[in-house]
Amino acid sequence: MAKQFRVLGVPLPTKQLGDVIPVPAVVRPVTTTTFTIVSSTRVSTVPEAEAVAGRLAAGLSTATGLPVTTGDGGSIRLSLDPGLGAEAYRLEITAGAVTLTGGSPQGLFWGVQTVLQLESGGVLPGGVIEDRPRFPYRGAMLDLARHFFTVDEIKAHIDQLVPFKINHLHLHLTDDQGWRLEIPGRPRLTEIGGGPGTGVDGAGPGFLTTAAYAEVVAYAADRFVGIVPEIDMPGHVNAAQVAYPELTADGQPVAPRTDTAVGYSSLPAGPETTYAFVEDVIRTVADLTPGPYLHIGGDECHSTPAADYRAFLERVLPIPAKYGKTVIGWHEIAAVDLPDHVVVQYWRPEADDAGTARAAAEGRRVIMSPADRVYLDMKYDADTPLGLDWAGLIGVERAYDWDPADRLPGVGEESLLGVEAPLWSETLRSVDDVHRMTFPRLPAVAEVAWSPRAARDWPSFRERLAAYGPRWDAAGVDYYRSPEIDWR
Ligand code: TNX
Repeated sequence: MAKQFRVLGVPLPTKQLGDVIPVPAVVRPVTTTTFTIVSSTRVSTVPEAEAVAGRLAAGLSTATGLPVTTGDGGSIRLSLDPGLGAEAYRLEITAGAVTLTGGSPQGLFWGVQTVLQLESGGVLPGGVIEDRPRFPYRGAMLDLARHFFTVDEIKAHIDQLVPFKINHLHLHLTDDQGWRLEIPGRPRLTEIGGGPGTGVDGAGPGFLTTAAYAEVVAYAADRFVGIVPEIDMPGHVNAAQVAYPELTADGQPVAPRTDTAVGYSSLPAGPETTYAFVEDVIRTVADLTPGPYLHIGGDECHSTPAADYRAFLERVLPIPAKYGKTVIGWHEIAAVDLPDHVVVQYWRPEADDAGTARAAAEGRRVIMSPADRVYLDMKYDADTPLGLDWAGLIGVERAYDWDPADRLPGVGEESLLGVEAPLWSETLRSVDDVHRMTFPRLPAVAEVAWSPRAARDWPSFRERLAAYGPRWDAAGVDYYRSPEIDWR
């Protein structure tokens, strides 16, 4: 039990009502009030939110060591009010009750994350929080192609993303060094592309069967996280071409590659075999994925002639819509005429991009992932053993202190679908490596994506982040103890 301080007989919580990452939109503390969890505390709920209530009860039990359960007549009450907006919630904490109202079960679930962050020593600080996200898309990306991560490792990663209200996990499933998702009609993709010796330096073999992928999708969905699968094309396809030489320009076999060069491989834009392959893969991935998005890559096609790149994308961009999916592509795709509804993901460090600006002007939405701010594979500082530095060094303040609506000329607030922090895995070998590069920068990006711009403040974030350290310690999460933060 944490130490309790008392002033004039009132127990002071170790947390203030605003001590949450990402910081909520509206915080109205009542500093004279706290709610104390006791052994008879129960969580009551409406039937639609039973699973969410169960998670809150389990989370509070684990945190306090008290047997918090769900049940009628509880002093913690969950309900729904669709008028709030799907991802919004309202939390009221008085001495006698905690009332959490969500716009949907998802909004309630984000409210649960707030309650779990606020709990300290069995005490919740009094007052009212009214919260909703700035952007609907708040993403993290994990590269399974350069190094494969198992179902359990992906689940462990999702567990650590959820407290920060991240609602999309983009999986980069294919690249030159490996192919990580089983496509039943094309078994060699994973037999060879996921087999021994694949990944950077041959150190990251493995693949997800369709059943394993479904397990990841279901686990994420239970936590209101959508999986965004990426099949990178027409470049980054050496692993596919090793497995099926018919996918090369001359039909000749190519050698497997485990180095980190980019831009040398390309599906040929002329042959029908290319499009039969692409359609097969997209149909399969769409069938396996309940969420709305399918990412088709499109980046770094340095060996694809511009006319071929255009011809390829003109054929391929309409395919996902046939299977009910909205296309996301890296912003290079904005060099061609895009169908409606295609989402452009900006990733370069440069200060402007004509294609992305044009796509935004034409009403398409943009996901911001500028490499010099949110690439979690960049080193924190010159001494960071893992990671790359081509987009610069990215400390915690650098990941925090920018705004997505100011990042690219012509791409303002209304054009943004959201923000995503990619983690490329060329230098990573374990889930500890993943966590060390992700934390504590991902919470900074999550706050950029969720919180109102006016509510963000580096000194406050730094304090709140320091207070989070003990939670990662307790959970065994290998985060980087950045010297920018006064860790507890
Ligand atoms: C660029 S970002 C890439 C990846 C690399 C990454 C390394 C993007 C769309 N392409 O292929 O893994 O840099 O930081």
